[in-house]
Amino acid sequence: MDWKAPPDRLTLFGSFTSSSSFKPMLFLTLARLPFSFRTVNLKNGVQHTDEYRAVNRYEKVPALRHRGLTIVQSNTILDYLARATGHFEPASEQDRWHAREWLSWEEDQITNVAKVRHYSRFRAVDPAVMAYFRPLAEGALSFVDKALEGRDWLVGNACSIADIGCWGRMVFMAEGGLEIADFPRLLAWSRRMQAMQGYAMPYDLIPKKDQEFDPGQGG
Ligand SMILES: N[C@@H](CCC(=O)N[C@@H](CS)C(=O)NCC(=O)O)C(=O)O
Repeated sequence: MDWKAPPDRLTLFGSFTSSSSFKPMLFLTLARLPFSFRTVNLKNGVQHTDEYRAVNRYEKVPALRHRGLTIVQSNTILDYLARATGHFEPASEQDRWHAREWLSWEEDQITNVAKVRHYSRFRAVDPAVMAYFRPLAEGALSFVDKALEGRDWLVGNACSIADIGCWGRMVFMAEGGLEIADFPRLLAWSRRMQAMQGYAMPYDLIPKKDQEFDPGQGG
């Protein structure tokens, strides 16, 4: 594994089936920033190797390396990227806190959507477990749907890390049998995001192999 990259270049470690990896990947792509992608094959257990544990002690994707720093946890990475690059950072201080509040909430609640998808796609669980998590997932989706009443974005008047973080973790909801059409405002919001230049769905966006992204040079 060659995980080296020049220190000034953003280097993202992730996996193509991972909604947590999609979040920073989407940020970087929408912002049209150059970066190196390093794949961590979760199926082969690469996340549990000594080499990767030295990057992310939680043995999960994603992780970001930049300017000698290592940042893990997808929402901390979004926070870092917004501060370091200025992209998707709300204009007012109040809105900047509001965006981070959404990220904290999503880690509590939209995680239930990711769990329902995970148990549907990767690991069969007792139906009672699914019966517990499905209403929590639907409750989280419904909360976002209501929050979008009369507005285009979760915070302020533009797409921010709040939108990227929340949408990014729920993006695979259909794989968990959660119908986006049941949440009309959420559906319209996801379409707004999908209409942004550079947007792609995770299986089209996240490569299965290490890759360099250089949008300025047609990459
Ligand atoms: N709270 C973490 C969750 C990260 C996470 O659960 N990553 C999953 C993929 S979406 C993973 O690496 N799973 C591998 C494993 O558990 O072995 C974040 O937001 O970054």
